[in-house]
Amino acid sequence: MNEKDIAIDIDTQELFKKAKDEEVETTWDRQKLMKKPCGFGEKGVCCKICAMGPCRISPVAGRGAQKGICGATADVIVARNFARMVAGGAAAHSDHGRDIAHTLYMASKDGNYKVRDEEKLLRIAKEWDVETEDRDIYDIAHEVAEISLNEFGKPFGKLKFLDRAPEERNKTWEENDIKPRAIDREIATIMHSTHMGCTADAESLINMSMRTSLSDGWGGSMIGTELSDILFGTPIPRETEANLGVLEEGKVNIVLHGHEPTLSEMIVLASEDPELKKLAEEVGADGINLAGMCCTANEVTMRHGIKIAGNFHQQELAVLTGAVEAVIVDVQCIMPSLASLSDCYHTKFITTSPKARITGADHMEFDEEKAYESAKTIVREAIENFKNRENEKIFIPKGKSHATVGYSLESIGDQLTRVSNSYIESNSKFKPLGDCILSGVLRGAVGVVGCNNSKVKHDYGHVELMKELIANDVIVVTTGCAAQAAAKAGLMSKDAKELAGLGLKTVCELVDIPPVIHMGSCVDISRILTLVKEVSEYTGVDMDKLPVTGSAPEWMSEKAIAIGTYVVSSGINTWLGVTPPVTGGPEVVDILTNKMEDMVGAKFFIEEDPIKAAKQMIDKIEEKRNELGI
Ligand code: MSK
Repeated sequence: MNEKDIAIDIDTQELFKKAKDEEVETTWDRQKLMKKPCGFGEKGVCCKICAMGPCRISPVAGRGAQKGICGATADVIVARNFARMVAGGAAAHSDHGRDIAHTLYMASKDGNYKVRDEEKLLRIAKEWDVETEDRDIYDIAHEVAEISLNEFGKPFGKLKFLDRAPEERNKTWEENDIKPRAIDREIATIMHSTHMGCTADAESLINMSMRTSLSDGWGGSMIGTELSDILFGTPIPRETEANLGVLEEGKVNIVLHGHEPTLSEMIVLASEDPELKKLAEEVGADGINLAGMCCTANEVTMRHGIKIAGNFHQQELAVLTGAVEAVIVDVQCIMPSLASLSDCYHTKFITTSPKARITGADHMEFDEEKAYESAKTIVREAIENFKNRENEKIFIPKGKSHATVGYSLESIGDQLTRVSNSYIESNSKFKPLGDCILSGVLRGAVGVVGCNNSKVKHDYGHVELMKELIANDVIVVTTGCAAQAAAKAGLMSKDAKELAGLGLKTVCELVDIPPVIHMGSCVDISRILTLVKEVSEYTGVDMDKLPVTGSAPEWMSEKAIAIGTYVVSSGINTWLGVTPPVTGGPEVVDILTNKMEDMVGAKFFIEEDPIKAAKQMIDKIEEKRNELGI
């Protein structure tokens, strides 16, 4: 495998080559060893739900097993597997949201965690009928946290944030019986219904998947985003840099990797502690350099401007630089290979969450009750490791790009109102955006999100897709590892407007934004949902009528399947660049790529070629524009 075959950026290529020279294994080597994927697994027709099997359905009609031992058809097996992926993804994101709610519940005036955005807290309190008059802000915070926690397991009613969605959307959900009740309940219901001997009907299983995914998008993830903003501040535009070139040879380099800001926010604070700065000097370093990886990178860059070391497929490469004292992780998207890889260098691989312990890692459990002290202990461990560097192994690539990040819904609204006060009479800060879409200055908008996947050349899917869209006056909003791909490729720099079509370029100049807008981490796709809902309300049409689409060109995790399903269920057509394991079930394929449109006004599209996908999205956007008569 040649380094040019695996990635589009030079930093990644150079470190891949270093791995080869040093005979160190990376994800690309393991993928090669895996050879061709299992055909049954790839098509989703392998069933391990009971112990009579594993059963697998022959792809050739009339030859081999056409049903599982219990009689489950290929479609039932595929749909059950799909539903369990949605449940897994929703559980991960929503449990993140739950942890943030617990953190808000423990916030206090004198504690480690404080309320940083009182305005947002009061707004949500009002939305949820929480009394705010003459009350201490922390009493209000605790009540909002408690209500959030009840959203996970309340016995009656529907999720509160569903009321944010347009009325028409709520009606569609009601008609299809996919309005989620409580978050944990929906996940448990899928696990129950996919147990041996329960639901054996593909359409019901996809229906349940839609309801569960919505409990993530308009539930757990939305709680995660909103409560994180209350605790750590609502993001505003900031300048940053991205790619492995942000590591600094003379400094103690600490890579923060994972998802939940509860840990990373404390590490940021601890790294500024005078005692630890002095310790860094004493060990001979020029200071402490924090850099983010995956979604933690998004969280800390949009609130502090901390630089982005890379996305999912670069986590091993950070260690390979030989210049990282510690990779500190919490939950999700952490390659277990970091444990053995770190043994080849001086890097300490530090796990902190009881939910993600990894054999071979140094486990230093993060104690939220003593968060600051706990974070200091972890940072101290990294600093003391500086002396163990092996200088002959150090190589930091030079590549890094400038990016403007941190566009929360609120900051997009503020940015838009800077150029036009016409919003006052309409009472919508999103009127300028809606007007640009209605007039055709912007043809539409696409959310590009998701991971890296070794089936796709690293970042190629994200970057090519985004370039093609912006060149055609389609504004791109992005989160997760897709956002980091954009940042590294320079598409989040304001200079990238030169790559945009004339309409988008003019908007970028007037509003002072890049053509690709950073909206945060994976849970922050809830920000994208709310943005689409705002434009929907301003234009007076439901979300499925708008010229907007979603896309995950390099997705790999169950979370991405949950996200794709709630985005489609919210009325937004979604393109997947990696084929999900459903092709063994023709009825399931038909529901996902066809019938869902009749139910919720949107469906999935599968297209592995990002340029073709962009063209299909642009055609769909134009079709929506024609239907709206704009
Ligand atoms: S981190 S879920 S690899 S986007 Fe959110 Fe990146 Fe995908 Fe993890």
